[in-house]
Amino acid sequence: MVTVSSTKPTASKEDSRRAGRVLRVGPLKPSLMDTLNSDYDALVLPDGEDRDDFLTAHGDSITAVVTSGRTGVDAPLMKRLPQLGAVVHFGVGYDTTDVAAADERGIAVSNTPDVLTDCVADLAVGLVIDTVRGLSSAERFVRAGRWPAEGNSPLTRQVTGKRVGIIGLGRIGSAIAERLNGFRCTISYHNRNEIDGSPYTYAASPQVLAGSVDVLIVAASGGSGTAHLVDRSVLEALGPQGYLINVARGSVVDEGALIELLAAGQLAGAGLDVFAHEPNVPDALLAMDNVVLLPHVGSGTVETRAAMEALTLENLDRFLADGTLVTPVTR
Ligand code: 8YV
Repeated sequence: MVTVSSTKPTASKEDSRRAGRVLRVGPLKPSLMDTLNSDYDALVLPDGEDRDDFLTAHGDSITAVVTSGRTGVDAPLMKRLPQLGAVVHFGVGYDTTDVAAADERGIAVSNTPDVLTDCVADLAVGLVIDTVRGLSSAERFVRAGRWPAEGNSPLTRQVTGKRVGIIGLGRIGSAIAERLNGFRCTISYHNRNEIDGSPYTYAASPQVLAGSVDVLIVAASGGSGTAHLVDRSVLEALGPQGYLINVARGSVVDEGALIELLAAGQLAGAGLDVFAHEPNVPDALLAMDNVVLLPHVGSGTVETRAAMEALTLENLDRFLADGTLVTPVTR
């Protein structure tokens, strides 16, 4: 027997997705913001007092958000967007988005993996060389006119053959290891789980890893699961001859402990592309000559940012077309 529903058909999820609006949350690459405006007629989430009125007026119509790891979408914002189906991130990191809340609400989340791996790994190796060989410091020495006045700048350390530990041997961590093989470095790593068949030595904890290397590189994802994974005890294990390099997220390292140990000579130096409270860099770090400080530029090349932009739009287009994502991090 065929039963015919007597209820009036409701608009399908597909219809509402297509009819819905795209919302930009936070600043993005200027050309991406332009495209979202011109080709998608995207709304822009205002900051401050206007936000509540904006969400009351438009919250119901939003089906997709485009954002970055810098801003993200938290659970309270998701609540104000009841039709939201996807959070599309520009960038590989999405630690500012509440993925558990998104899962609960059936909201899919995407990022832009792979396309930035090479540039971030290149930058990490650049930071290792700069920090260990003191390139930035030596350059400051020349510019300050100290060479003729003082003679040679101080000796530094050799990079080739160093023992390097990588926290987070994922795509980026592996690409860093691959590059450092060329410098005949001995590579070991710490991950939540040992990687079957990895050519590198596994350390069961960040402390054990730090205690066995000259250079510790942080390449793990950010978020609550890795907050202060590199704490004071890890930095103490790295020791006065050890260098810390961070290209991941500032949240992974206890920045206060890092500063104290550097100031006390309990670490040899640090190379940092990320900080706890970007774009603010603590004055104590600015005053140190044995640290290299970069303004979160790991993926910041013309080529890579263009590839990230293209993949962000591919994810958005795919979601608007069929409700799926090209590079989902969930579902
Ligand atoms: C970007 C990054 O600078 O991809 C990431 O997670 O940290 C960087 O590549 C950032 O996402 C752009 O906002």
